[in-house]
Amino acid sequence: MLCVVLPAYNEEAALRKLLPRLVEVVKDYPYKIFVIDDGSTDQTAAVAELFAGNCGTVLGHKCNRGLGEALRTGLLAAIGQTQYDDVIVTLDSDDTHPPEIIPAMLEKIQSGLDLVVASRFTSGGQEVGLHMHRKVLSHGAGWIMGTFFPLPGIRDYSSGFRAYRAGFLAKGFAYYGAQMFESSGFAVMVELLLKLSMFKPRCGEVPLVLRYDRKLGKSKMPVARTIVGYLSLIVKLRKVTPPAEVEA
Ligand SMILES: Nc1nc2c(ncn2[C@@H]2O[C@H](COP(=O)(O)OP(=O)(O)O)[C@@H](O)[C@H]2O)c(=O)[nH]1
Ligand SMILES: [Mg+2]
Repeated sequence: MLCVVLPAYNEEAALRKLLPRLVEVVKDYPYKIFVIDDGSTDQTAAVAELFAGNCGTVLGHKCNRGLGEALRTGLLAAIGQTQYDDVIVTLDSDDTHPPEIIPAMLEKIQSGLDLVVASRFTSGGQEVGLHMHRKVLSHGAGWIMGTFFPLPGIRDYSSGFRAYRAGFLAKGFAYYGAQMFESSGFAVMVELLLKLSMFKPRCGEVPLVLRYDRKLGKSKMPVARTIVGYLSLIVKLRKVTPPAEVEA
């Protein structure tokens, strides 16, 4: 079983283009798609209902609660539908993440990895159409997180396009509970990775060509808040001791 989780906030136009491509890629697997419509003011929910197919479910928050809460809703729903060796994939709904690389990510999980990142910084990866300040931010996040929290196999710490072995993700949520996402804003993607890293996952990357030139609307990332979020993660998580079962 493959479960795909798409956090979406006002992504009506992008989902119209992305979902048919995604369904084409996943239709040969037993799959489910969860679109988390987080209080969108456009037709995100209606478009998702229409294009996510029979195996799609739209989960909604009445008001906008942010990326962390949307991910929590989506990932817990996906964990509830999967067994240990199933795969849960997250990707952006803004049509900049090519779903065509999902089979390569699945292959890596099936070969024994727990977590696979679609990475802009591995050989073959690229960022197309991204402003310089955003390139500096994503490279900087990768460099600084890699310095403080080296995770063998990972260079791209902030990519939202990832595949997880479902049982591994479930173990993380069982341990952290409501504390899994304590950051606000987009730092939650890095927080999730760093918290899961305490369980010493087998990690890898596949190349991601980020197609930011396809982005229709504006980025929802609040850059300054994200930088503050990254820095406070470094301060907070350096003091955290790994779960006892890992230390033993
Ligand atoms: N559910 C939910 N999704 C959000 C929220 N903010 C952003 N997103 C989604 O998170 C993903 C990342 O946002 P995006 O604008 O693509 O950021 P960027 O690609 O880093 O510039 C997209 O799929 C957004 O629709 C939010 O408040 N709630
Ligand atoms: Mg995006």
